[in-house]
This record gives sequence, C-alpha cells and structure tokens, in this order.
Amino acid sequence: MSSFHRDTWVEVDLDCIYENVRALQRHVTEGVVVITVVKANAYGHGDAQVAKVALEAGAKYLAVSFLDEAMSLRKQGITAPILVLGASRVSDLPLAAKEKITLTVFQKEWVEEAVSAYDDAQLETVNLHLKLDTGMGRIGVRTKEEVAHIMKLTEKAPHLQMEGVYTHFATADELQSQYVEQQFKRFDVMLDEITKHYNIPLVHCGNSATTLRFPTRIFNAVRVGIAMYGLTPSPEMEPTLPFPLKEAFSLHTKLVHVKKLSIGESVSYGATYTTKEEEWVGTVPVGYADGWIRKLQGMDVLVDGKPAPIIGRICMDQFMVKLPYELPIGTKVTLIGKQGDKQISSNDVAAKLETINYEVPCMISYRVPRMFWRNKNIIEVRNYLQDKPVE
Ligand code: PMH
Repeated sequence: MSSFHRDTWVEVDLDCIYENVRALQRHVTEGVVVITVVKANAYGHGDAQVAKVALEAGAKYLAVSFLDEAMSLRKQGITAPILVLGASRVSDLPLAAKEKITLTVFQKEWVEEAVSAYDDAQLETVNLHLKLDTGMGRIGVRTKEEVAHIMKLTEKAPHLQMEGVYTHFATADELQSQYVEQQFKRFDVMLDEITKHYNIPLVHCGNSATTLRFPTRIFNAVRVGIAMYGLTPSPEMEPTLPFPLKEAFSLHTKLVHVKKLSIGESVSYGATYTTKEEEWVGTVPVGYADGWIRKLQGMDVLVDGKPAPIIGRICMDQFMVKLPYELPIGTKVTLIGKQGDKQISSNDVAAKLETINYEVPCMISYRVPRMFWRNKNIIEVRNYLQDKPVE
C-alpha cells in the first residue's frame, strides 16, 4: 500500500462498482458479454482496481483507449481480454500479440499495411474488432465496399483474427430517439453484409445509455463505462433508470488553516472576494492543478455536515472556504461525496461547470491519491507520485 503525505484524497467505493456491474449484467440477456470501459484510469477511479472488481462481478472483457492504457493493466497483473477502442500503430502489432491485447480496425490503409508488414510466421495471432461508423463520425468504416475489402484481407491473414464488430452511438443518452434509431438501422444493414459471408463472434453497439435503454437490442456484448461508476449518462435519463446506480467516487480534503477575518478583508488572487462581516475562513490544500478548476469558485463544499461556499479565486494548490463558524484545523472537507445527510454529487459539479458528469472524476489529477474501499475496508491506497518509474 503506498503512503501519501497530503491531506487531499479520492475515495473509490469498489462495492458500488461491483453492484453496478452486477445490476447491468442482470439487466441484459443472459450470455451477453459485459465489456467494462476502464480508459482514462477508469474515468479517474483507478484502472486496475476497477478492472479487478468488475471482473469479479462478472465482466468478461475490458476496454481502454490506447495501447499504453492496456499495458498499464497488464503490468498490474490483469490477464483478462482487453480491447483498445482507439487507434494503434501497425508497428505495435507484435506488442499487442505478445500481451494478448485486442485492437480496433477502422480503415483499410491500416489493414493493408498490417498485412504487408507481417506474415503469420512473424506474428502471433492478434484479435481485432472492426469499428463501423454509423453516424458518430469519429473513427470507423463507413462503406460496405471498404468492409468487404478489409474482411477479404484479414481472411487471408491467419495472424489477424476478426473477433468482433462494433459501432458507437452519438445520441443514445437523449430521449428523442430518432438519430439513434437511424444508427441502429445503418448498423443492421452493414452487419447483414458481413454476416452473410463471415462469422464474427462478438457484435456490440451499446454504451451505458444504450444498454440501460435498449437491453434487448444490444447484440451479444455491451461496452459500459459511466453507469458502472454509478453515474447516469445524462440528466434527462435520470427518471428513466431501470435500477438505481451507486456513485463510487468521492473527493475529500482537510482544513489546514483557519482564521477570523474582520469586515472588509479580501481573499485570494485578484482580491475578488471581500468579507461583508466578521467571517471564519478556512484554507484547504487542493486547487486547479488537482483538477478543481477556477470555474468552481462559488461552489459549495461540505464541512461539519454543512455547505460552505468557495470564496475568492481557486489557486493552483489551495482555495479558501467561508466556514459557518470556527472549526478546528484538520476538520474534514468534502468536495464530492456525503457528509451526514448532505451530498455533493459529480452531477452537481458538472452542472456548475456546465459540462457532463464524465468530466468530473476524469479531471481529478494524478496528484490526488486514490483510496480503495471494498467490503467496508480500505484495501489499497495508490499514490501516483510515489509509483516507480516504468522501464
Ligand atoms: N465505447 C466507446 C467507443 C466509447 O468511446 C465509450 C465512452 C464507451 C464505449 C463507454 O461509454 P459510456 O461511458 O457512456 O458507457 N467514450 C467517451 C468519450 O469518448 N467521451 O466521453 C465518453
């Protein structure tokens, strides 16, 4: 267990993640493969720790964005299949083969290069998933002709094994379903072309929103991220949830300095806040370099079970709060999470920032250690600043 030496930390309740994965698994047809998306350090929650508990809960596959993220999981002892959702270099095919990491194919040029660069004597088998662009407009093959070309090339290359085919929806979290229905339709048409000639074991289109809303239309695998972390894909989906989600992420710090300011005293850079009366002010050791960005000025935190507003500008490593009354140094301050009957959710922070809840745990930086709870015990602490450099 690594130690840490600052009074700001994230707590990740792995029991919540376990229960969310179980509930998602129960929600889909039996036999549907749950692929849990643990990219971006598991949306800020801790990649290997989340991966382990998701696999325990029944997930069969993991997904990340790029090969280094997959390697991070392998280095931490994760042996389950991992799909890289984004682009990989053809020159990294031997590494993917060695580490048994599945790559996404989304253009013919990549396959042509892969086929000419390696033959089956030079490369162990690599599993591939073919990404179809049905309307997201990000990465993916858009025409039947290109799909046919790619399938023909890989068919002749035994070291390139097409294990899956998938697409990604742009608007599944919006209750107005017209666009997602159009994407479903395009996916069906392209799939028909493929399945006429080839047998591809895994077919998937569902992110969390799709899985929650259309559990009988997600083929035989789903890729769930945000719901596993206990967050709803969009505020408009909140009333439609088929089961409650349990928010796993919380962020805490402690008062490191407490003082009484007299009337007319200013606080922080720019002197943007001036006391209107005698006020108790606390300083906490967390700031924009930790991801608690300046736009959160004015947001409440919880201290002694009560909301307290952030006053003055947020600095790189510290900010100030107006305390309800004098409180001792060392008092716990909660930025995201519960104190007593009060809660600040990642949704509240997202609303203040006029963004989506996904961004909130993702933006809490590697300067902030993660503490992992399982079965009501702290089972691991991860301080990224104390990690050994990777060779
Ligand atoms: N599949 C792909 C290809 C994704 O990019 C993502 C999330 C998921 C599945 C999981 O989605 P969910 O968290 O809604 O369940 N990707 C992103 C993204 O690129 N920006 O925000 C979420």
